[in-house]
Amino acid sequence: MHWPEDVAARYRAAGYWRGETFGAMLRDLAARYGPRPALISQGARWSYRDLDERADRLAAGLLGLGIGPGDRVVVQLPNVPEFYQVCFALFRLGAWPVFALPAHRTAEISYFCEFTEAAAYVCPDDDHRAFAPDTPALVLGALPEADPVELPEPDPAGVAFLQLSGGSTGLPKLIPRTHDDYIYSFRASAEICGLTPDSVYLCALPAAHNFPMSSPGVFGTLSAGAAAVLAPDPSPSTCLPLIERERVTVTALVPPLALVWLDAAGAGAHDLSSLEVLQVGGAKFSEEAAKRVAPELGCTLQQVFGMAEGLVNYTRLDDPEDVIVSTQGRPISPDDEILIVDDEDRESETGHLLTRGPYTIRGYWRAEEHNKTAFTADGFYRTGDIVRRTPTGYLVVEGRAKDQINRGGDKIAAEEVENHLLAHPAIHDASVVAVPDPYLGERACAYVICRGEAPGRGELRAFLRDRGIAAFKIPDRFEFVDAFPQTAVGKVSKRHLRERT
Ligand code: OOB
Repeated sequence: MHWPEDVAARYRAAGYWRGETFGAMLRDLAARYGPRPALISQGARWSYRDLDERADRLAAGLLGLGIGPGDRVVVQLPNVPEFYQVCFALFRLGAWPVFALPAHRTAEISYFCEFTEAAAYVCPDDDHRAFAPDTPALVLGALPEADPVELPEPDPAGVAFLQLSGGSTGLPKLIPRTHDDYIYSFRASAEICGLTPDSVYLCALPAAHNFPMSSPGVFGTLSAGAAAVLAPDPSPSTCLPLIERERVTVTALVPPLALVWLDAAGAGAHDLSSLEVLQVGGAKFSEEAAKRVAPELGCTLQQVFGMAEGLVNYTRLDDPEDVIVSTQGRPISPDDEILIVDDEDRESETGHLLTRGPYTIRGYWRAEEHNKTAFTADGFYRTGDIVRRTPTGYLVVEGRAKDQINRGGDKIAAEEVENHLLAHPAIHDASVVAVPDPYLGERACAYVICRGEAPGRGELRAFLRDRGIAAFKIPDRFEFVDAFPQTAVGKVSKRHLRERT
C-alpha cells in the first residue's frame, strides 16, 4: 500500500516529507499564532490556541470512550469549526477519520461503517444515527470532552485518514493518506497560492472534500497561519456577504458555482474588492467562463485539476492569461511524474494520464484486486482522465476513460447506481452514462431495459431514494430501451449510448 523504502527515503531527503504529524503541526501553529483567528463561522471565532486546546480535550474524551490508534471513525459533518476539532483530535490519537460527505445517506454511511469496521460515527444530529444503527454515534453538540492527557505521537509515515475516491466501480474505494504526504501537499499548495498569515480563505465547498481541505484548503490555510472562514453553504447569497464582512482573499469553487457567482457578483451589491484569487476545479471549467473571472470578479483565476488519490495541478498566479484560461495547470511537485499513454500504455500526445509522486497513493485501502488494475506494476496511478500536455508542461483535460459521471464536481460511479437500479424487480438491465449539460457540465442519464411494463420515472427516483443513496447520484433522466448498443466484443457500448442523447 505504501511507497517503496528507497522512494520514501528520496522524498525525505528532498525535504517533502518532514516527519511531522498533524498533531505536532497544530501544536507548533498554536505556539506561533496563538491568539490569531484560525476558524471563523457564523456563530464562532476560534483562535489557533482554541483549536489546539479543544482538540486536546476532545482527544481525551474520545480516549475515554476507548478510541485509540488505528481505529476508524466515520466523520460526516457540515462546515463547522468542530469538523477540524474532530480531525485534529483523531489525528492526535492516531485514529483515522473516514471522510463522508454531507450528501451521503444510509447506503454510503452504513457501507463506510461496515467496511472500515468503524469504532464510531460522528454526525451532525440525532436523525443521522439511523444511517449506521450498529455503530456508536457521536453527535455534534454532545462531543465527549475531558481534561487533556499525554498521548504517544503517531508515526508520521503512517496513515492519518481515509479519503473517498470519486470511484468508477460498484462500491467507493478508500484512499489512505499519510501525515507526511498530505502535509507536504497542502504546505506546497499554500505556497503556490501565495498564502500568508494575512490571507483569509473561504471554505464554501463541503469541508470533507479534498479540494477545500488541502488545495490549499483549510489545512493549507492553517499551515500558513491564516484564517479560514466556514460557509454553511456555497450560494452567492451566503458567501458574497461573508467575503465582504471577513475581507476574504481566496476561495475555491466547482465550475457550476463559479457561473452562479459570476452572475450574482455582476449585480454589484457586495464589495468583493478583498478577493485576490478564485480557484475553480473538480470538473472542467470552460474557457469562455474562465475568461469572465478576472474582468467580472476583479481577481485572478486559478484552475485546479486534482484528485483525492493525490496529484494536484494548478495554474500559477503569475501565469499569462491564456495559460490560466485554457489549461488545468501543472503539478505541485517537481517530483510528480506524469505519463500520457494510449490504450496499450505507449507514450502518446493525448491519452490516459498516469502519475506517481510524493503525495499520490500507491494503492487503495483493503482493495488488493482493484489495485492490480488501478495502478501499474511500477506504482503509477491510472487516473482515468484523458489529457494532453502543452509544450510548457501544462495539462489540458480532454475527457475521461473511467466509467464515472462528473456532475458539476460531484462524482458518480456508474456501476454503483446501476447496481441499485438492478435491485428493482421490473428492471432487467441498466446502464448509466453522462449527458452534456450547459450548467453542470454533465448530468446522469440511466438507460433501462424493463421486464414487461416500465415503471414510472418518479417511481424509479423514489426507489433509489429509498435505497438510501445520496441525492446527487439519482439520475437526472431515465430512458427506456429494448436493448443496449454493443461493442465488437459484446459489451455495452456506453459511447454509443452517450451519442444517442
Ligand atoms: C477533485 O477530486 P476528486 O477525487 O473528487 O475527483 C478527481 C477527478 C479527476 O480525476 C478528474 O476526473 C476530475 O475529478 N477533475 C477535473 C478537474 N478537477 C478534477 N476534470 C477537469 N478539470 C478539472 N479542473 O475533484 C479535486 C481534488 C483536489 C483539488 C481539486 C479537485
